[in-house]
Amino acid sequence: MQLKEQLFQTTQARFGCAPDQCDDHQLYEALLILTRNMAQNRPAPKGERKLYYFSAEFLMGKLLSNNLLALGLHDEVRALLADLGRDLGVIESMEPEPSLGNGGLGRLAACFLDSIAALNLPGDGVGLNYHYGLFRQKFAQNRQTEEPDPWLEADSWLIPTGVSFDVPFGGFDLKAVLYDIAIPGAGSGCANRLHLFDVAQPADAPWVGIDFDKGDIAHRLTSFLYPDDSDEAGRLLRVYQQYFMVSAGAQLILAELEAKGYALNTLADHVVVQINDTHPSMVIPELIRLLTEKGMSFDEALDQVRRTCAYTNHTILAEALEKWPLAFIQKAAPQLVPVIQEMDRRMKEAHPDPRVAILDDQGRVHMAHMDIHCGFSVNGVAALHTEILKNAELKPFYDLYPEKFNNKTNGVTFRRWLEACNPELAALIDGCIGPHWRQDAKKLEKLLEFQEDEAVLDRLLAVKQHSKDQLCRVLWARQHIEIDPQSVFDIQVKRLHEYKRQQMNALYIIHKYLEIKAGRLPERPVTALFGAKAAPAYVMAKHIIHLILCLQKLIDSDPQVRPWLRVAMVENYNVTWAERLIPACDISEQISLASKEASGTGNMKFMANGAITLGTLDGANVEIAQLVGEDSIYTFGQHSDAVIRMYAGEENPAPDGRSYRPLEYYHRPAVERLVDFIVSPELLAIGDPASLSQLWRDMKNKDWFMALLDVEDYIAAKDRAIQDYGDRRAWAKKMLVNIAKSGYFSSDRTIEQYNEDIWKLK
Ligand code: 26Q
Repeated sequence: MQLKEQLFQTTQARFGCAPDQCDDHQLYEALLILTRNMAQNRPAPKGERKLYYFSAEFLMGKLLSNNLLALGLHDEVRALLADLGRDLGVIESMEPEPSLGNGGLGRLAACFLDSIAALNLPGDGVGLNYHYGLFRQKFAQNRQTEEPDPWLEADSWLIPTGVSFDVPFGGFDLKAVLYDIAIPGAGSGCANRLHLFDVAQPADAPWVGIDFDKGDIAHRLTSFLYPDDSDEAGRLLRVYQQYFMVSAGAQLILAELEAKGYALNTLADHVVVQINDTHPSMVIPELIRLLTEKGMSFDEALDQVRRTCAYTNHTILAEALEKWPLAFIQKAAPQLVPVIQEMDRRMKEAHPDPRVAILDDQGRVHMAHMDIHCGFSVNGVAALHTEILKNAELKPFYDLYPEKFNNKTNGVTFRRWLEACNPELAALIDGCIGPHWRQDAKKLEKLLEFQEDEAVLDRLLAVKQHSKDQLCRVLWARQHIEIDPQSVFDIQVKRLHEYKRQQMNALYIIHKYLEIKAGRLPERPVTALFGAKAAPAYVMAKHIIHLILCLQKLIDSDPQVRPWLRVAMVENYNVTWAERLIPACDISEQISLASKEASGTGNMKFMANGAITLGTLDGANVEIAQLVGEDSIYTFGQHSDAVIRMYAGEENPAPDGRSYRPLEYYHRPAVERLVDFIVSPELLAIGDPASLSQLWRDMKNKDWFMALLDVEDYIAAKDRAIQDYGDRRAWAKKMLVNIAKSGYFSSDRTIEQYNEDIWKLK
């Protein structure tokens, strides 16, 4: 049947009217239903072995546009709507964004599902159906406030499956009901599934106060996604969530194995489980428990599971490594305790070193240690990160199991992060090198032939300007922020965390402000754009947001500074905002303290859209620098090995054990006036004195992530970039080199490597 006919039938059945009588939301719903059904009807990729990608987060973003592209319907639907006098962009904007992730890790999982399906590999995601995603951020009185973020409407991408599993908790059972989201592969003809488990009778209002009454758990277990730095109160609930997800997921795996007629003792031949950080780590003891319950010996079960499970590490921040008190597990899932104790006993017998113990002397379970002992693969997410894992963070494990360690540098799906979000750039690329880069992003390298082609370079600049103009319109429409489209767009968007050093960017803004006030005007106007959510309980992160919003206000009301420098923080930064901001970026801020950002993936998206990175040699920035060469990136700051030595206190340690003394840097005249401006009369008149002075004190006395160490070098590098921006052709050439070299960061490449080295699906 023709698409036009199908749309007609869908709107008739659903709303009793023809498409041209529908409002925008009704048309969106009709297209959702059509697309969902088409994706659902696609067969799964074939194979003897199947991947289950377990993750507490899948930050999918809006799906309509992406699914239309994957199904090859995008152009047809756009034309069909145009015939009706409607705009696909407007219809797409009706979709609520499912924010079922915090940031990088969750978005990576979504990019991976896209690539796994596009490569036609049998691989499903397993996660939870949170009813409220990450909170919705609002700004009031220059502060972040949080509101619940419902994303489920009457029609959604969820497909009820009729499948459910009983999950046994301490003292009660809960039914885990399975919903699927179909993941069509671009150009593959097949579709995988994202399996999201839910409680049978979810509460329909957000949770106020956390209670561990079993009735509450029964209704609220899937209420909301935890922000990545949550308070103590929710930690036990987090264990309930994790166990619910992995128990249901493990039961699904064994049910599918049996349905295919495979014996349990062939699990490792037919199944591979990728554990996305430690949040799903309890899948290991749960699989062992289920297998032994079905009659397998502990030895055999452990052996099967060890050959089935693989673990990805996403962080070296010690405070982010999960260590659950055994008492929590005893309460939530007591049946796992003897399994964990037996694993621990065996591992201690083989390796008595307390640094590699699963259970420590304070009765805590080190989830990562369990994964490494009881899985066959451990991978980091960028070359530098994996080296740090091997040589520092996880060295005792690397000494035991060198063969398990491997690197898989992250990637992003170019279908969303170039084709869909920047169609103008995609068309320009097509015009230069043809469309084959869309299947194989490495082919973007052919763009290097156009480095001296002035017509192409000028078109590239024109496309960038177009995206900047569009962003200006959106900023005005959504937030009534007016910025100069001719200014340099300098963008830092990512979760707010001290190690990512948004506070150092704020110091640069203060520097520029003071220069302008002193009559030293910059070479050209600059707009500093931010987007960042702070975990609600993360006090310092909230102070930093407050500082940035106060700077925004200060500059907005200063006619001397405004024409040269603007600050704009977008409210509720999410995937949809990213799709607007990234194409419009000139300078991509990737300024984490070297060694702390495992990889970063925003850096890759910006690069592919022709932004130039201003960054430290951290995470995947190192690989970006190697690929583009020093003329097409601005790097600065201390290197990771020096930073690691300073944390270890190897040179002249201070009382806190570090050898870094922020006061020494603070007292440099060029630095002191920037830091002190945080508590200047100008800012105190706008902001909350308690918040600003707490930040000021912390920055000069603690500065845990060493912003003052790098700030001078940062200012110099950024000023250099802003100066270089003036030579438009030379800048365009840097842009072209970045786009041309970005193909390495396609998640298709990453997934091919996972498959080659770990999953072995074909
Ligand atoms: C843990 C316990 C309790 C509650 C929440 C959490 C929690 C939730 C989310 C801990 C960590 C996260 C998210 C981590 C994350 O996003 N890491 C990022 O992963 C990206 C993909 O590999 C990397 O590019 C980033 O460098 C890394 O920071």
